[in-house]
Amino acid sequence: MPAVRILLLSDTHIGFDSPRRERVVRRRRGPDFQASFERALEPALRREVDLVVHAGDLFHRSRVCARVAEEGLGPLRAVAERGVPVFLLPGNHERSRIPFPLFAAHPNLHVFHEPTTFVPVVRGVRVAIAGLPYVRRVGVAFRRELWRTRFHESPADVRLLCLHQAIEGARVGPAEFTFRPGRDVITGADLPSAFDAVLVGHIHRHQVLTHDLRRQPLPAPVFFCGSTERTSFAEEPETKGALHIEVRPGTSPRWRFLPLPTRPMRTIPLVGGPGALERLRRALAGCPADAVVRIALQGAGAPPSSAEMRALAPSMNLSLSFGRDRR
Ligand SMILES: [Mn+2]
Repeated sequence: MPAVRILLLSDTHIGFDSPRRERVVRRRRGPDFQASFERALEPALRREVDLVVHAGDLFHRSRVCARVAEEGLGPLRAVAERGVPVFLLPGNHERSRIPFPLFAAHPNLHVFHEPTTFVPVVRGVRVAIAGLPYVRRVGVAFRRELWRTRFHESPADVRLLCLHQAIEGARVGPAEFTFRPGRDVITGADLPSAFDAVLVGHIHRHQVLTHDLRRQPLPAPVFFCGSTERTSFAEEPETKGALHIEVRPGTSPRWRFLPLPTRPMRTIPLVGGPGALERLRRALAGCPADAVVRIALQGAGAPPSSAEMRALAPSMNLSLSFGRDRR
């Protein structure tokens, strides 16, 4: 049997820094998020994969205007229109439901409005794709919600489980925070052995888990593709991208990370008070022209005004953080 080729992306956060009305005219990051999302889908538009899974947080907010809804759902519809089925899971940023569901109306675009299992046949292979929208207190609810997908009822050659949750052993942030079993975390031991691969959003750092924290092997690899753009400075050193996963019935999956070009992030310290603007100008001269910059204010002196700082580097995004570098 041929391998099933899957494009996994998640956490595109469409609508991030994309206000309906601009109170301040400055460079916005919304277009970066849109560009990364659309770039991540290119292998599907070229029909290099058999199906696409978006594992949640398509949108940054649960309430979006029609323009943002179309910016998120339009590109997925375009992939569906090319004949590549798309499976979309609502995340926590969507409050577990996709806004403007009519914008998702396409026979090839499947939304996990509730725990369910879709069984498309691709290249002659029956693929059961079980998924559940983001659930709170998943540490308690997981078994019950998983059962609601009825994943065990459909005969299939390949079985995938799609989630938007934290899973034991996942790591995030500069301090390597590690998710441990608890109220909001799925434990490795709770993952059933029925699946060939577990495809997960929510954790913004790309990683693949094969063992739990007790070093017990997981029944299937757990794939986090990570976000397609950096939503916070906790993601500063991370490479962003999507995952190409191949599952041949009866064998272990193979995968390849598909990196995306994203704008560089920089944190620069700045001592406030007299001369701060000139010190900032010199520091920004050492940053790439399109950098997303966090200015970590130090000492008791005042920072320059926002307008003064923006005028120094109109092609960058600048934000101020107070106190010592918080990391
Ligand atoms: Mn997210």
